[in-house]
Amino acid sequence: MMQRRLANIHKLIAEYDLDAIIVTKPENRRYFSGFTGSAGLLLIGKKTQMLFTDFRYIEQAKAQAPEYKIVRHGTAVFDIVADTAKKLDITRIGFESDFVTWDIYQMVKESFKSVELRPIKLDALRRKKDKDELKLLRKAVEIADAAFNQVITIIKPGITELEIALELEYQMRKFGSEKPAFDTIVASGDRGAMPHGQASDRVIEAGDFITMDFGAVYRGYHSDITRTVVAGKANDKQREIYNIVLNSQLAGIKAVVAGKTGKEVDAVARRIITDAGYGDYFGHGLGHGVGLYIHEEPRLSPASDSILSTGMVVSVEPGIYLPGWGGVRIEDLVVVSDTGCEILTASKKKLIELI
Ligand SMILES: [Mn+2]
Repeated sequence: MMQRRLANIHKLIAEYDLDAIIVTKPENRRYFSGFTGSAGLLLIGKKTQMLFTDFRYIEQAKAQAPEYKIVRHGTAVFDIVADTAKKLDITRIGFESDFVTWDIYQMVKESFKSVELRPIKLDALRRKKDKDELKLLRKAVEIADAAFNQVITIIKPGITELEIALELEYQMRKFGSEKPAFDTIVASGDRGAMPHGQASDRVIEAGDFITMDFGAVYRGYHSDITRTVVAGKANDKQREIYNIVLNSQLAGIKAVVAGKTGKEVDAVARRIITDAGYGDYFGHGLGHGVGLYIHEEPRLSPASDSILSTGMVVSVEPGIYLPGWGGVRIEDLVVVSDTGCEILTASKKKLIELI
């Protein structure tokens, strides 16, 4: 697996006419080496695969990144990398322009005096998930599903959003999650109108809609799920809004197939909400890629020209948010295929009334 990933890096090196690239983004460092430490950089050239890290991580790096020569550095990491590059006759180096800060760039320029630095981006190489990644993503999704099954047994009027978030995070940890994939969203009652309403001390009242958006992390891979449930019996308006969002979500999933663009899929789901008269209340994109990052390419949105292809994993998550009333969002993760997509999320989407 690592060989195939590295082959893609070498293709990029040739394409950009570089001698080597330096990988500093932690997720890319992990993807292209296996090394999960918090500090280190990869120098990948035509005949070079080196991992520079500090004293704390030498043993870990040796164990996790057998394809790499491990080099220990002190304080001036870029000086050592520059010396190495000089010895290897490396004169053109690619840098991750979407990660390196201005300050680091100044440091790098100082160290690499006779080297030409060129901006590159590596995230696109991680869009299509390989078999190993899909296994980990499936597990992350399973953990979140299991936590959802547990949390609906404790939701009742009188508990707070924070208590619901705590239960979700506790259950995910129990089922094997490393940490929450992002700050858990629990938005109840009128707070449901905030698409990203983080859990607050608001007390759940009978009849409230509760939107929960959360995810697990398993060996670096994220999951992302949203469900909206009622603490009691749903009223007509709640049923109406819920069904529009559900129909939009189902249509969005049905539209996902390799070859379509992000905006084409978004349009199918958005149309249903717009036709029902709520287009102004669905103000975000339909979905996003998920992997080592919780939000990554490709996007499903009105602006996305990304073309879906087999093996990409994306969320499908339409919503309606009505200020002063509340909101509904429903989100699954799916794997794109040539014939459509496979839904990873198993939690039921029929409206759950917790009576
Ligand atoms: Mn999401």
